[in-house]
Order: sequence, then structure tokens, then C-alpha cells
Amino acid sequence: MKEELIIKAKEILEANFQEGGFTIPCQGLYPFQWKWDSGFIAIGLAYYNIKNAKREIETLLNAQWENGFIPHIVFHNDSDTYFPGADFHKSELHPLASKEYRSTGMAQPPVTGFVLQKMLNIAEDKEDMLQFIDTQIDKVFENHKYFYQHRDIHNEGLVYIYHNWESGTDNSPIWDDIWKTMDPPKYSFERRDTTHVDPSQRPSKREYDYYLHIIEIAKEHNYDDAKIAELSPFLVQDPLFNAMLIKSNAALIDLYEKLGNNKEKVSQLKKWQEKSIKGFNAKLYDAELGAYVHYDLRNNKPIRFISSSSFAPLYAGIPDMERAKQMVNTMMEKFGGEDKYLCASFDPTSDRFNPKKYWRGPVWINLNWILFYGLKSYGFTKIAERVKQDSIELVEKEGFYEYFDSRKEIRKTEAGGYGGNNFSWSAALLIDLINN
Ligand code: 9WN
Repeated sequence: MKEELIIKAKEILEANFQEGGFTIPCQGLYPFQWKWDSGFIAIGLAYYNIKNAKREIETLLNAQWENGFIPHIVFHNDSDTYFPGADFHKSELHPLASKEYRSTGMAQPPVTGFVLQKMLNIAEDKEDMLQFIDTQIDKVFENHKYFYQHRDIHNEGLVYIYHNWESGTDNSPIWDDIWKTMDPPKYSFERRDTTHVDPSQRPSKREYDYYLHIIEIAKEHNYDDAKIAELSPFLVQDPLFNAMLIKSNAALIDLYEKLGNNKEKVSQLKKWQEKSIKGFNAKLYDAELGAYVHYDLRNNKPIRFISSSSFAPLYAGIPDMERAKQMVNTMMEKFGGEDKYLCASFDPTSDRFNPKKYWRGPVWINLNWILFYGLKSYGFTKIAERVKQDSIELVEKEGFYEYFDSRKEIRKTEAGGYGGNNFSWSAALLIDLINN
């Protein structure tokens, strides 16, 4: 059965691979290259097609801006099946944007550092992979430098995101109170996502108004970071985003040390790392909830809800053992009942939980993958194993969907795979999970 899953996963990745040397997340729904998708995809590819795994990283990093920024979507190709596309985002407004590739003007979780490390672990020919990493690693370093220089406005070691699409967890209920502070115009535009996916599984029209409005503000100021920090109604320190940065810092330190002769960069990374872990633990841990939470920088307050992002810091070794135990208790109490698959993307006991809608409840394979390794590294082997088995079972039962219903009982009457089907990172990360 596992062999069949792997064969199917490879078929999906092959079908989604594009001539330009990159992989789309899903046909129709997401026809371009996305930043964190690309990283997860390269991990899966590394098991059987090193050449394409490398190209995946290269094609993403080729679109880096002169200031180190790496965009969340690279529009290598034209496609009218997605909104908003290149003509809406207009990355060319920023003076340092890539002149060769059009893109968005926003980021996504910085996974590329730990992806390179993972590719080295997977590759059989280590020497060859290290040589490849040597050609790419400085770009990732420059990207981290960009974050620390431009997005840590209070010098706390914590970087902000200015848009929910930067978080990767796009319509999480975490953002609901921020939307209440905004009153954007009702834009007229043609949604494309809802022609591919049942609208009950996607964000609402009004939510899209908020999303577009933040971009309009950024565009008015040519995507200038300082202006965005001053004016964006959405300015958040996200525990998932910052944990990915910290995990990638650690990976870059390890890789630079393996490559040798990079003392200055290593020492810079260690400084960032120490400060970030300290700032993270001091500011984002909510002892009462027993988990890490988001912080709303614009409105100066913690956003006190638990989501799967709250547990991502385990993957970056951020909590001490005592906190890690508290987090696991919280996770098992709220998300881990026998009637549920691990791990819902939002607190199933909250009245904001929606089991079918995008990031408001469903299980996502990439977050499960992050949790699997995080739990394992702290010695929570049994729970880690359950996260892995639940992920495999969901895909076996439903197919390689984008997200899944966490409630087991609904399977008696209906299917529980939602969003796009033949979804690339579900395929890529399943290959890695099965191999670990
Ligand atoms: C906006 C591509 C991306 C993922 C995100 C996921 C979804 C896009 C959308 O798809 O976001 O970036 O249009 O909904 O939320 O995590 O990277 O798979």
C-alpha cells in the first residue's frame, strides 16, 4: 500500500512539474511557483530526482530581489486561472525587484534554509549536494539579512508579516479581529479559486477585500518596507513564520560550517539566532494557554488563540522541555481526542473553528510534517508517530488533497478531503514521512 502511495505521489509531482523547471502546487487552482510550497516539494523530489529538486530551488532563488527579498509567488508563466496575478501585484513598483521575473511583493515562511539541509540529509552523493548548496546558500543568507534589517522594527529578534498571505495560513481565525479594525472598499474583481473549489471551503468575498486592500496600501508606497511597517493595518509577529526563520538559521549555521571558510556569516547567524530565540520565548509564549501565540504589532496586543502554528516552535527547538510538555498537553487536550485526526489547523474547541474551511480548522500535511519532526526531536515519539500515521491514513482514504477534515465520524457519510486535489506538497511530504 505504501509503495502505491509513493508511486501516486511521484506521478503528481511529475504532472505538476513545469517546463521552466519549477512545480506548481496544484493544477488550475495554483498555476505558479509558490515559495514555501517549492521548499516542501524539493524535499520530496530529493528522494528520487535530485536534478529537479535542485532546479526547484534554483528557479525560486533566481527570482530574488536585489535587497535579498524572496517573493511568495514567482510568475514564471502566464495563466489566467488565478487571481490576483502579476498585473495586480505589480512587483516592478519596488526599485530593487527582480527585473527578470514578475512576482508578488510579499514573502512566505522562510523554509529554504532547512530545506537545503534536509536535501543534504536525503542525497546519497553528499559531495555533489554540498557543491550545489554552496552555489545557493548565500542567497538564503541574504534573505535572512533582509528580514532582520527590515522587518524587526523594535530590534527584538522577531520579524513581522504584513499580510495574511505571508503567513501561509491565510484565512485563519487569528486574523478575524484585525479585519474588524479595517473597513476596505468592496472591490469588484473576478475570483478564480471558487471556480476550482467549493466556495464553502475557501475564504469569503469580504475576506478577499481585506487581502486586496493591504496590497493596495503597500503598492501606493511601492512596497517600501518602512512605509509598510508604518501604515499596514496588518502587522503581526507570527510564531510559525519566526519558527521557520529560526529553524533555517540553525540549518544555515550547520551548512556553512560544513562548507568551511564562512566564519563571519556563521557568527552573524549565531547572533541573530540567540536574540530570536530569546525574544520569541519572552514575547510569544502564553503560559495560561500553554502554547505560543501571535502578537498584533499594529494594535499592540497578543492574539490569544491556539492554532497548529502555536506548536511549530517545537520544530525549531525553541521551548525548553517544561514548556514543550505544556504544549503537548494543550495539543492533546484540545486537538488530540480519539475521534479526531491530528492536527487541526485551528483550536477545535473554539467557536471560530470551521472543519471544512481552508485554514479555519482542516488538517494540512505541511503543518503535520513540521509537528512530526518537532515532537520527535523532544522525545514525544508516540504522538509524533500518530501525527505521521494520521497523515498517511488521511491521504490513503481521501487522496492527495490540499486539506482534510479532522473529524473522523464524518467519513461515515461524506468524503473529508478538501481544496485542491493532486496537491504537490501533500505528495512530496508524504514521500518523506513514509521514509522516516
Ligand atoms: C495564496 C499555494 C498556496 C499556499 C498557501 C495556501 C494557499 C494562496 C491562495 O495556496 O494560498 O498564497 O490563493 O489561497 O494558503 O499556504 O502556499 O499552495
